[in-house]
Amino acid sequence: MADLSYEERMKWFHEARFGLFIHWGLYSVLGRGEWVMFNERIPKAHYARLADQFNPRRFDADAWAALAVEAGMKYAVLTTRHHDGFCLFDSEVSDFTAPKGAARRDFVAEYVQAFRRAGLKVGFYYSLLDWRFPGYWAPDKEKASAEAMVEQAHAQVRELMTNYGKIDVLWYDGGWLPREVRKDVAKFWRAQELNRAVREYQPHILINNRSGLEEDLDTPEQHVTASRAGRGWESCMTIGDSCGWGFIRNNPNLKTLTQLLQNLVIAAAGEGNYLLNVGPQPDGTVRKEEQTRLRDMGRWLQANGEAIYGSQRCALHGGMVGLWTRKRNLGYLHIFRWPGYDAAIPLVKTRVRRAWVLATGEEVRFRQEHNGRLILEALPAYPPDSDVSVLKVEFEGEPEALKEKDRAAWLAGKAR
Ligand code: FHN
Repeated sequence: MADLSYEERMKWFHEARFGLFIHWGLYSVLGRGEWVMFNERIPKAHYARLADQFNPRRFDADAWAALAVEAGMKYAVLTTRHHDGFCLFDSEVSDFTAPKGAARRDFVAEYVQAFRRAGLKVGFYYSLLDWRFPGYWAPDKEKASAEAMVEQAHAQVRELMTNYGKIDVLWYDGGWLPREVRKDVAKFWRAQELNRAVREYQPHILINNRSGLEEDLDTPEQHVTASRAGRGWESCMTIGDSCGWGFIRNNPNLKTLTQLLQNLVIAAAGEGNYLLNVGPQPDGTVRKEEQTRLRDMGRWLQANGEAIYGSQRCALHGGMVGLWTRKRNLGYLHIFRWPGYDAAIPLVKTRVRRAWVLATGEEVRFRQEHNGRLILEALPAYPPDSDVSVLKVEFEGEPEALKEKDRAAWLAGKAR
């Protein structure tokens, strides 16, 4: 396959905008998050015995895929192996795997097949570090162990890239080393060599920025911060507390639907994606509260997805009202704080042809003042959507903002 350009490889990702992150593994048995082995300093042999209990008979990858589709998600990233070293896939270089444990199943294979059947792109999360190696904690003192851990990473990434067909995203994590032994991460993991091999196996793949190299995607975590224009990025976030990517039995602080939708809009407004995480229970099912939020987001996207999927940055200001996305000469104003009467958007240079509520088609009156203020008039007292309402505005060309050469001009009702 001729080398694909970055833009060609990124095309589906920009169209997708919304993905499902899934943190699931042995740690879900304990229900205290994916860091439980380290947080509670559970000895390796003691923790390994959990593999004899991990037999999620209700695991159904098609149900996960159906939930992602209902949520309006277009891809997923599954933890194939987290920091605890337990693999959800079959590996020739480790006995600490689901196929060799009580489950006797290759959950990664089932995930790939089900998500492809559902028309979704598939991504693999892979933790480079493995807490079980003393060489992770003291790489200079335990050189052989550190080298064995790096070799395991190379071998298992090769298995993941060659045993499961076409993979769309390789989501590295755990590239860092303990604070006391800060090293050149890319050099320690031999990341250039590793990623060169990955791209040989999977020429179209997107690789994130967590193997010590920039690669294709920035990955702001638990916040939504846009990268520079032209650079792919994806905000990853938990639905509940930031400490709980893996299943937490009682996770009281779940984000509201409004917060989740606003995060999705903020990501789209910056031409980035939102990778929203669920932490399935030990039996493989997703908690009802998480399912509800995902399905509610899907309902919003059914009515407003045109403003999100494949959208681009927009030069216009949103004021305190909200944020814009754009598609060619169409602007989408996502209103977070419904004004209930007129909404004023400053410094609009481009003439408006039409404005209407995206979800209902209801026309919205407007006027444009000489100093670039676009006034959306006589808006309904109550927002069309209780969380985020979207106005679609057709402009005579790509919407541009007026430049304020004279910063005080607006005082006199001018914008020059
Ligand atoms: O330590 C991991 C954590 O468990 C989780 O996987 C997140 C997800 O991006 N990444 C690391 C923390 O930055």
